[in-house]
Amino acid sequence: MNGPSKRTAVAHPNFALVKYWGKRDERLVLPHQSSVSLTASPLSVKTTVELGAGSEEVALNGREARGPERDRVLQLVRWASEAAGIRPGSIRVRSQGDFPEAAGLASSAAAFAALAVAVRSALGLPREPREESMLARRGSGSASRSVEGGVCVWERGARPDGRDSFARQMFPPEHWPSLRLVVAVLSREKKALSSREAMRLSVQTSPFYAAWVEDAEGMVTELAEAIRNRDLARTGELAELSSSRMHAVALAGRPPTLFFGPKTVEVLSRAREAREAGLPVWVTVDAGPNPVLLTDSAHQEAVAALARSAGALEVVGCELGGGARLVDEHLF
Ligand code: 2P0
Repeated sequence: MNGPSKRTAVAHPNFALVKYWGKRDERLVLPHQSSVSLTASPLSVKTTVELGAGSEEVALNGREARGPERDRVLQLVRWASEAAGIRPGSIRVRSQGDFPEAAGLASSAAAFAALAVAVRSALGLPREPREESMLARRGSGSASRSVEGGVCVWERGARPDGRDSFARQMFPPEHWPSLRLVVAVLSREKKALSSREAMRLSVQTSPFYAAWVEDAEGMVTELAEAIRNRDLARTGELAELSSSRMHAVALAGRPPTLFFGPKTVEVLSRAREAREAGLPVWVTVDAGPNPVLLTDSAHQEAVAALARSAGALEVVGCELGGGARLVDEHLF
């Protein structure tokens, strides 16, 4: 590199309505099935990368990253540099989110999407969402869906080299301005089992895994139609179904993986009761105990109150957000 090059990007996390669960290629992070997600604003992660820095550093949310976590970050920067034919020199990365990490709130998705956008820019490459999505994917699968914003679909692709496995925008954020995601933080503890390990267990040991793949792929088209029509009931029903089926697959593994805590179950049952009483609310849960409740702007307060009454420590109301973007304010 000719002197240091520093860039910063900001990205929102995303929450999948048709979940991604399981890889057909672990090294390239290629999924067995396609998935669909909503980009959640205002939650965001900012990542600054400097190439050719005086010293090496990987700091995530104020602490120095170690082991596999550090390697994943450095490896992504090296892949991007190699593809661009540039020696990156010493690599410095800092990433800072405004929400709890590793609690099933998709912090790695936003962080790796921001990193992919920042590092390509630091290498002098133009913005190319498809390339950024594929690069982000190698850091963390779900990160592929945080590059473009709005409603995104990550196509599983078929090529062994992964060049057809990237996320693209299905609908911009303006498509459905009244849609709300109410994130209920039930626990801020780091989860015991990473998504990566849990997925591997499901693929290798869950007898329901093959059925999951086939079913999820079919659900993508159905969900796209529901979102196109801004049909909240249909969208919510499909989201809850995909989430339930993902957790059923994980629970059927050996050993079983259970992400729900008692308060997660409380939220699920209260949401069902409220829905039967006329409140439009559906629940999706990622690889952790914290649920995300789907509703519309008119019912956001009632849904937030429901989450609090079930024991939420914090409730964050989100709407559809835009894609990852470069900013001028660096973290160092
Ligand atoms: C998703 N999750 O579609 C699913 C649903 C969690 C449950 O993608 O191994 O951090 O880095 O590709 O993307 C979380 O897993 O996993 C995830 P890796 P990632 O959002």
